[in-house]
Amino acid sequence: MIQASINEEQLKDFNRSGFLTIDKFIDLQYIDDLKNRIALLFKGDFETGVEPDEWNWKKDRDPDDLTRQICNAWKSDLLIKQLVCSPVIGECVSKLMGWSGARLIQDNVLWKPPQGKPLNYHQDAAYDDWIIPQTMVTCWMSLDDTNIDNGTLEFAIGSHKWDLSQPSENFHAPNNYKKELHNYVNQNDKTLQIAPVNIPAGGVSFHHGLTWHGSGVNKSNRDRRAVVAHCVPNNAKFHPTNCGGTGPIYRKYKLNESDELDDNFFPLLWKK
Ligand SMILES: O=C(O)CCC(=O)C(=O)O
Repeated sequence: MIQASINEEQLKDFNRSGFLTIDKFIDLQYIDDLKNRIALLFKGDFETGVEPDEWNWKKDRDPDDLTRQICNAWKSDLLIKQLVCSPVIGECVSKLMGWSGARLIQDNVLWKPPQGKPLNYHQDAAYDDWIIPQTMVTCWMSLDDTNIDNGTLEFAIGSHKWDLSQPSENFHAPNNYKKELHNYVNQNDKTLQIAPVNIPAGGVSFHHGLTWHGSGVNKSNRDRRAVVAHCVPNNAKFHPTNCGGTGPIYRKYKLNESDELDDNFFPLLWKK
């Protein structure tokens, strides 16, 4: 389903910029089927009978222009599971982060319809203070040709070298999706350079857990869909007490008397 490996030049690029984009990642024969699965998921049609952990948009309940997000769709749909649990993703992200292996901490399915609203600039690692080490890397796979017109993902170049900030309270549909980024830049005397992701359907971008990123309005008449795998080191553990960010949702998968991230809830993707 995915063919890829990271070469030394790409690793340097990632270390320099805090992200890396590759035009060809998912085999194109799967793209239409993945789009169909996304439509079914948002209708509440779950192949496995298991509801995803988070589901922010339902037809006739929520505004049409909200960017739709489901978290942990892998539990509900087997094709999404095949994609986000791919060992190729695990191997790529481990190489980028210098880890001995990787596990999936959470997936996202994102669907930004025409006129779909922005997602606030943030750092992914800010949401996982409930694990040790508090780090992350994200593999963002686009199912549509994507560019600034249809509200593509954007990165603040080199921001993986900045400190960790608090998670944004206002993730979905903020009035100004760059406000918190600009506040951070001004207060910390940083230089801001933004890079939009321009990739074809089937392409990928990887970003470091500290890299500031967000996305603007979809001004086109085309849908913009992505499937995302957020990964942590294979040997990451539950923090004994912290419960910020997404902790209230995911700490419930902590087993009694153990701080291990159990494979049944946080699948191991790849290990050296
Ligand atoms: O696709 C987007 O607009 C945002 C995605 C995102 O925040 C992420 O993948 O970490």
